[in-house]
Amino acid sequence: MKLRNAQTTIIIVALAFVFVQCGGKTENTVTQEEETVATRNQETLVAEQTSIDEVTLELNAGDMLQFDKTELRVKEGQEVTLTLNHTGQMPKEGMGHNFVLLKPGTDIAAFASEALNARENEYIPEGEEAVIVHTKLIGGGESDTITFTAPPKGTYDFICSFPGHYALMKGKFIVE
Ligand SMILES: [Cu+2]
Repeated sequence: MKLRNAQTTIIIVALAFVFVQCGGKTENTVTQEEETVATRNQETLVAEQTSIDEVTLELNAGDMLQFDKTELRVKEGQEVTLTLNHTGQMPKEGMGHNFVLLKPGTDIAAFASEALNARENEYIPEGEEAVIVHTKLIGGGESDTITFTAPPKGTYDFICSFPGHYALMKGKFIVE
């Protein structure tokens, strides 16, 4: 009888030990999972906030009269960092490129002919209200980066205002 009692006690203690161990482990695992989920949520939130507030755009043009993109999309109020790369080899005097963002409703042909006479100002007509932002005029191998706040929702035109380029070097800048 005594022996049986002792055995029962051992079994109960052993079971209790196993139970405690399992319980402990489960609790630990849950806590770790919760922490991982919380960390992930935080990371996602940071990533989303970054993508909402900022956007980076890259536009390339070589020795041909062509931008590699004819459509750029951003969101209203975003901080836009735009880099224009001249991937060609010709100097800016002969094959200069720039990025000029124009206000909606701008008569592009009229603007371009005005730009034609603004050689000393890198083909940006001075005091021109149609220009929202623009990069420098660059030649082969050069780049220029500008940062600006995306204007209100709408569709805007962008062009290269170097003489004779706007007819082919143009695109839509869409703010959603
Ligand atoms: Cu150009």
